[in-house]
Amino acid sequence: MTALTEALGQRIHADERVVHGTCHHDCPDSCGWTVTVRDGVAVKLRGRSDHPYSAGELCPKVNRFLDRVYSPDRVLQPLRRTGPKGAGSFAPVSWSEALEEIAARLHDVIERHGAESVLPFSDAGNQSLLACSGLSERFFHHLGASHLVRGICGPTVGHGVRMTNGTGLALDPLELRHSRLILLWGTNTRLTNRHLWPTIEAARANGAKVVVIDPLRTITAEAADEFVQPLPGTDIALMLSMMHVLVRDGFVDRAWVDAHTIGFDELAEHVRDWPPSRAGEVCGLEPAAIESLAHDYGTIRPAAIRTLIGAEHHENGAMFHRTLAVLPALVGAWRDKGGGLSRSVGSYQDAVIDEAAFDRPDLLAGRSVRSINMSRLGEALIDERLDPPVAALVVWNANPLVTVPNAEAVRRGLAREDLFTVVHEQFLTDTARYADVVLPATTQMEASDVVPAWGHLWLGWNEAAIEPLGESVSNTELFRRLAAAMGFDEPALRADDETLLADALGDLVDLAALRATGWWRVPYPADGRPFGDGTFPTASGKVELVSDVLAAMGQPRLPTFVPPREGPHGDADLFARYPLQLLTPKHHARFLNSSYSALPKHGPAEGEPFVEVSADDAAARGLTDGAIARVFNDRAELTLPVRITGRVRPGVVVVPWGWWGWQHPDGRTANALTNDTLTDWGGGVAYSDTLVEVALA
Ligand SMILES: Nc1nc2c(c(=O)[nH]1)N[C@H]1C(S)=C(S)[C@@H](COP(=O)(O)OP(=O)(O)OC[C@H]3O[C@@H](n4cnc5c(=O)[nH]c(N)nc54)[C@H](O)[C@@H]3O)O[C@H]1N2
Ligand SMILES: Nc1nc2c(c(=O)[nH]1)N[C@H]1C(S)=C(S)[C@@H](COP(=O)(O)OP(=O)(O)OC[C@H]3O[C@@H](n4cnc5c(=O)[nH]c(N)nc54)[C@H](O)[C@@H]3O)O[C@H]1N2
Ligand code: SF4
Ligand SMILES: [Mo]
Repeated sequence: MTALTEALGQRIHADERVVHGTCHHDCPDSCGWTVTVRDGVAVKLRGRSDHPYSAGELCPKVNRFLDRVYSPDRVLQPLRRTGPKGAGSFAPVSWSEALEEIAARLHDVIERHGAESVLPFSDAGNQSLLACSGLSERFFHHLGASHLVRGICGPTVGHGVRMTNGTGLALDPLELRHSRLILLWGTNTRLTNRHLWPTIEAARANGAKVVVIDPLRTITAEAADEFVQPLPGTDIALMLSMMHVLVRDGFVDRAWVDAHTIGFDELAEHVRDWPPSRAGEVCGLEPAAIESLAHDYGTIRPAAIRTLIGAEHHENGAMFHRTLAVLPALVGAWRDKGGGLSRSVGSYQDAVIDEAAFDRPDLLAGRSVRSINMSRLGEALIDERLDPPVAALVVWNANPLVTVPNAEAVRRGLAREDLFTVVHEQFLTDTARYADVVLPATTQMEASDVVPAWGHLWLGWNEAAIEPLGESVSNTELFRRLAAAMGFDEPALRADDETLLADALGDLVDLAALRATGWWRVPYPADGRPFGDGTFPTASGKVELVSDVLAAMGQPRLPTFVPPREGPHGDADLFARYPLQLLTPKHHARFLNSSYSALPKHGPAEGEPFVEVSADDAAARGLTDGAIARVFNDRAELTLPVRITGRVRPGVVVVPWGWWGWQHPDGRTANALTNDTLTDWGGGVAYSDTLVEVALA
């Protein structure tokens, strides 16, 4: 022991090492971490202090990630169902027994109904490249299984923005440091994207004004300079009215608009119909608040709009983002450093990743397979007209019974005795409890991988810190084993992790540097302005204020407010029966989607599920704080304690989301109530257009 370590009081252990990694969660921040491993056991986890984005901080979920890794509830060996579906009774079996059963059942299903009767189901439970994309698509392509449309998170935003700008590429959020006006529009930065907040505060210290536009008074709204609270699903009317004011009061940057957009005159005519008085009615806002927001947006530069995912989950979710992308063009915001629209930067990362090298669409061998949207899992499982039926379901990286809307339909489907379900999981989630076979999955501590980020520009390296616990395997190893058990001798299904990464990244990414440093920054325009020269990759080369592409899709060619059917301006009969708009947001600092609520130091620390109601709506229904209420619509009913808060405005109620069935009084979670209508385009889902009624239980 040296004098120095003695002085610091550190003990040097015989077998202690420090391993650097990157968080795998479906979270924009992709933080760098450092694990101390002693005798093969991870004993300490900290944020990696030199990480260029997260700078040493993790979050209240992942600070206790070791509790998750070493939880006594981890699934550490294959399990076979021994009781009724959903009861959660299982007996351990060996990997070879489990694989034998799976192969036999899949072959049988394929023989009887064809390969499309097999449905893969995954999301971004681990968004690392191998874990998310590694071998799974190859396996299901080779099989000829149904294709899962993975649209529950993000694509709608990208497809919306693309209709205006020709691309989903947008402003690096770290450029917000240079902004003087920041509109946080439908994003709860302090909760969902916490490592961006220091950048917002830095801009503020330079005099920036921060405005939050959200139907809920979130913790981000609490910290803003101004808060605008429209009714859910109505923002397009607000945007059109802002445009009305920009045109009316001469705030349009005509030089930029004439040079870099098409369709301005048509748009100007179109938005004449949207004075603040009209939008105020639709959105439930004071016209003066709209005037003031539009004046700020027309006069303060650089002006940045920051959005993430939350606002896409409406029937008009793609149109929301198509319309939002028009605003920066009107004021010429893209010419300023720190101006424009900031969203996911995943597209910059996608540009250096060869997805086809992972997916190998050639393995379909010319077959065309049907597509099933993940958000309609319930329908896919219970629709008797579906030909072929879904007869086998393979789930990994996801907990659909909690996370997919219209969840009771999912439950009815999972309960089908004739459905063969395999779930690869770390825990016995609500979904896993319905499996015929559960297979044990590693955590991020146990498998090396590359982690893409959608909130910053650094790809991260994750070095495995410990050996896989028990008999758990990574997602790529799962598919290697499944392929072997099925008797597939296609070499592409046996590729090792190194080869997969080299094939998908090798051309454009310096893998050695990524591994040595722990991160590698993907290319982004040097002066910080994604469209500094005013050219856009649309057919016209300009920002398309009118869009022929949309017209060809049967959508309005101009930004247009189409009220959601399940909302106050939609189906009047439905609204008469269920007059409250339900939001089911991410709300808890210790939850990451449904991933932590069942852990003893995460779930209980967040209390219990509840329904949040405004004082007006509570009074009208005789509800008092703490009373037990029924929250219901045609899909389901939940029994929950009432919280009367100032976070929601009259007409809106909230059931926070992320809890598991057994944590809800009646076993049903927030998504039992939610709408599974797909978004206008982009393949997303409108779970935030859900109408309910609340009554004393
Ligand atoms: N702590 C924590 N962090 C997370 C997650 C988590 O579960 N917990 N999940 C991660 C994931 S998967 C994602 S996709 C991101 C999402 O990150 P965000 O998009 O920032 O978060 P959301 O809570 O989905 O939605 C943001 C806000 O949109 C608002 N919203 C809903 N409808 C409307 C509308 O019509 N108009 C407007 N203006 N706003 C609307 C909601 O009230 C919510 O406050 O967060 C990630 N980070
Ligand atoms: N009502 C409502 N519904 C929503 C949302 C909402 O805000 N409200 N948010 C939506 C959004 S934005 C998203 S992204 C989805 C999230 O939906 P999901 O991705 O289904 O959400 P998670 O709860 O994170 O489930 C991921 C699961 O993957 C498992 N897992 C983690 N790592 C690995 C691994 O390496 N291998 C395997 N095999 N499994 C692993 C975890 O244990 C966890 O159970 O939910 C959507 N649904
Ligand atoms: S969940 Fe998000 S904020 Fe938390 S450590 Fe992971 S990447 Fe960072
Ligand atoms: Mo998400």
